[in-house]
Amino acid sequence: MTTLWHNAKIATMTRATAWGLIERGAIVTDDASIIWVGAEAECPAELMSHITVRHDLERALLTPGLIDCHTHLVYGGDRAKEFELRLQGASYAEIAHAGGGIRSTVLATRRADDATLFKTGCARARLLMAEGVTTLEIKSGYGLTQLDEARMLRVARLIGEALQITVRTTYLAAHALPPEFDGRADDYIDALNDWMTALNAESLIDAVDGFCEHIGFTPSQTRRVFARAQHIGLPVKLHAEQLSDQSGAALAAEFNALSCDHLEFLSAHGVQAMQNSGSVAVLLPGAFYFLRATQLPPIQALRDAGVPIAVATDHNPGTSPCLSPLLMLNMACTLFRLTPEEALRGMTVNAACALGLAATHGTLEMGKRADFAVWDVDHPHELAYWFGHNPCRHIVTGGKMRER
Ligand code: DI6
Ligand code: FE
Repeated sequence: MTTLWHNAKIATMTRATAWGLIERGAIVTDDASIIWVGAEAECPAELMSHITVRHDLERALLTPGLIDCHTHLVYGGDRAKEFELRLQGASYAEIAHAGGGIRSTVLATRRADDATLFKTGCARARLLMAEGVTTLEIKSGYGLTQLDEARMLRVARLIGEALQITVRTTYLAAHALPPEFDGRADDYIDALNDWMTALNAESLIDAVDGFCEHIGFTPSQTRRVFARAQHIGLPVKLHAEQLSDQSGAALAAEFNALSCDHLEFLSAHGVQAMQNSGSVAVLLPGAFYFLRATQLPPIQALRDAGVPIAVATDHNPGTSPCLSPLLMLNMACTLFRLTPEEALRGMTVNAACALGLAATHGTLEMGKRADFAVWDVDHPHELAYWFGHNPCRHIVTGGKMRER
């Protein structure tokens, strides 16, 4: 089915001009693919003669569908009590050491049945979609047994199928040490590496992640996880330098990581390693804000080095219970001083790179997937400007208009 989407302002997010902006633009899709994008007046007559469906977008703004490239969307329970403890002065690390934090969500996730994980995960994904998201990464990491990690990854795949969005799954068993392995972190790495091989054989894993931190795993343990991932052909990414400098980004860069995420404590050496490996820097203003962090990621150094910058919600119950990608665009500007265009590139083209989807997602170009968001604004910089207001009219995934 050949479809025309016209009478729109289009922010293609290609590099040609600022925002890749086309003032009076049109897009032609053939089923799930974009087959033409340009000024409406220049659409070839031959192509127009094949159009079977037309959508008049009434001067709306069209952007690529937003890509939330870092989420922990599937889990049981919540951590609102822990939020109160932190407000009374307890730190995230203290709560983790006392057995709370990630471990408490692990217990709640193990207790939740598949139907509950699916239902709550879908509800959260729908809220992201309501603000323009058409592609989503979902990490495991709250199961921490082979069975429970598998359940999380299967639920993540099912969410993608049920909601007709692109979901990329990331295996994050190296998130925290489960109680069964207390005092035996290296044995746990052996175990999770074997689960990785088994779950990969079931095609449940698109990438492998870890939490390299004083309250997580050491660089040498992380290295062993990455070595297994590399051995079985899976790309890696890393929660790096969130609370301290562990040289995690440099380690991840050795394995040509798709991305290094958080990066508040990233050193100049880490920036250089990322520049050399081409890894994307994924900034997570929600976690920065919610933890009331003060150490800013080295934004200007990343810019100067030409490291692509992405922005994501980091949705998780502990450090970023955020379901608003638009608020993250705003906070990327107010807290991290990105420009509105950098922020939107961070949730489109650069987020696609962070997921290994650059060839198919993230810009509005011929040959790419027909995933876009339709907005009631005059100019794309407004997407990072308003907060607490959602101008998303609807999304289109795989060439199909989705009702809200
Ligand atoms: N860093 C984070 O911000 C999340 N995971 C991680 O490694 C937090 C996860 C949680 O607190 O439940
Ligand atoms: Fe995270």
